[in-house]
Parts: sequence; C-alpha cells; structure tokens
Amino acid sequence: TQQKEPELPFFFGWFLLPEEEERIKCATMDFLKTLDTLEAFKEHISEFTGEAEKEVDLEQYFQNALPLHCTTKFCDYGKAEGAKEYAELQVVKESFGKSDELSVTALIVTPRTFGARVALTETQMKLWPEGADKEGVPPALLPSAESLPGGSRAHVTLGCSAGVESVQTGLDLLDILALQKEGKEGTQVEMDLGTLSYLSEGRWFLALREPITADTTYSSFSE
Ligand code: 2AM
Repeated sequence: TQQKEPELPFFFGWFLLPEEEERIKCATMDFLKTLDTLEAFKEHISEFTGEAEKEVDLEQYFQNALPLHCTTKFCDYGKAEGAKEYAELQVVKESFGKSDELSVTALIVTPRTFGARVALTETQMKLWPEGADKEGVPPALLPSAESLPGGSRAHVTLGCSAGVESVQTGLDLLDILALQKEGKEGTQVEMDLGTLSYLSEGRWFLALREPITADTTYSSFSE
C-alpha cells in the first residue's frame, strides 16, 4: 500500500463552540441593529448605500457562510506559502483539538466587512505564523501593517457585504488600527457596549468596555 502525504486543510484557526457562536452572533447583531439607527451613522449612510437618505439594514447587508473562527494560517490545501511548515510545527500538533479562550476587545464595521478584533495572549501568539500580519497585504497598507505589533490582524469575520471575500476583514482591521495610531479618529459616540469611533470612508470601530470572551477549539477546516 502506498503511504500518502497527510493532506493540508483549507485553514487552521480557533473555532467557536456552537453555543458560543450563537451567543456572539446575538450580541453582535444587537450592536448592528443599534448602529444603523444612530444619527452619527445615518450621516455617513451614503458610504454604505452610495446614496444619501437611503436606509440600510446592516443585519441583511453582512453575510457569513463559514463557522465563526479566528484564522491562524490560511493553507489553501497546501497551495499557500508556508502551509506545510506551519502544519508541521510542534506547537500546532500539540495544540490541535485543544480548548482555548479567545478575547474580543473591539468590533469593526466598514462598507465591506463586519469583524471582531481578537487580542491574542502570548501563548496564542505561538500559533500565529511569523509574518501573518503582512501576508497578502496590498502595498498601500504594508507600512501600516509593519508599524503595528504582531497579532494585530487577529480577528473573527462576522460578515461580509455582497461580493467581498472574508480575507478583507483583517485588512480592514489593520487599516483602522493604523488610522487610530495616527490619531485620525473622528466622531465618538458612547454606547452600552463601549466607545464607537468613526474613521472616515464608512469605517467604524467599537472599543468594547468589557472584552467578550468565547470558548473555542483550535483545529482546522476543509470544505
Ligand atoms: P478571515 O480569516 O478574515 O475570515 C477561508 O477563506 C478563511 O481563511 C477565511 O476565514 C478567510 O478570512 C481566511 N483567509 C482567506 N484568504 C486568506 C489569506 N490570504 N490570508 C489570511 N487569511 C485568509
């Protein structure tokens, strides 16, 4: 019999437990429901709709097909650079199938994506591939990505607008974090969950007053 190379998955990451997924979906949907009723949001509605005065139902606007997760390594079944090396890491093998708790510290909303920022612990950083924050980042965003601490791109994609790929969420997050670092925050609104900031061009950032934690399993996904 022939020994086959173990196949590489589509991606590795921390996957929310089903009951946690429901809880996070409910909490974040409540936030979207409130956001699209805020005057501050309505003022910039054209950045979502292309027209002033037109209303938007953000709950319908964002779609997500995958289970909620925080990607560590996108492998693309081995086609992505460094996929095999990552899968062979001792820490990946040891952590596989184990429970872990993620801490969500902020939510982002842009005309393209809806996401949750994840603050990785030092232990979790060991599963975050070297250079992952910069991988596939467009040249215009690269200096920003390089100026931020490792792990800044870590997130859970909560939804994408029509025609947008989920890889965009991490790019939108880096973009927003870089703008914040430059002190480019505009309007701020106090909400129950925390402080909402507007960063121009339809970019919104909610810094949570209290982090939202979620129980996960570190594992992989293949379609
Ligand atoms: P996400 O992590 O922002 O949600 C399958 O497409 C999963 O891998 C999605 O979760 C997606 O984005 C992530 N992904 C796709 N392409 C990627 C890339 N080039 N770099 C990092 N993550 C990627």
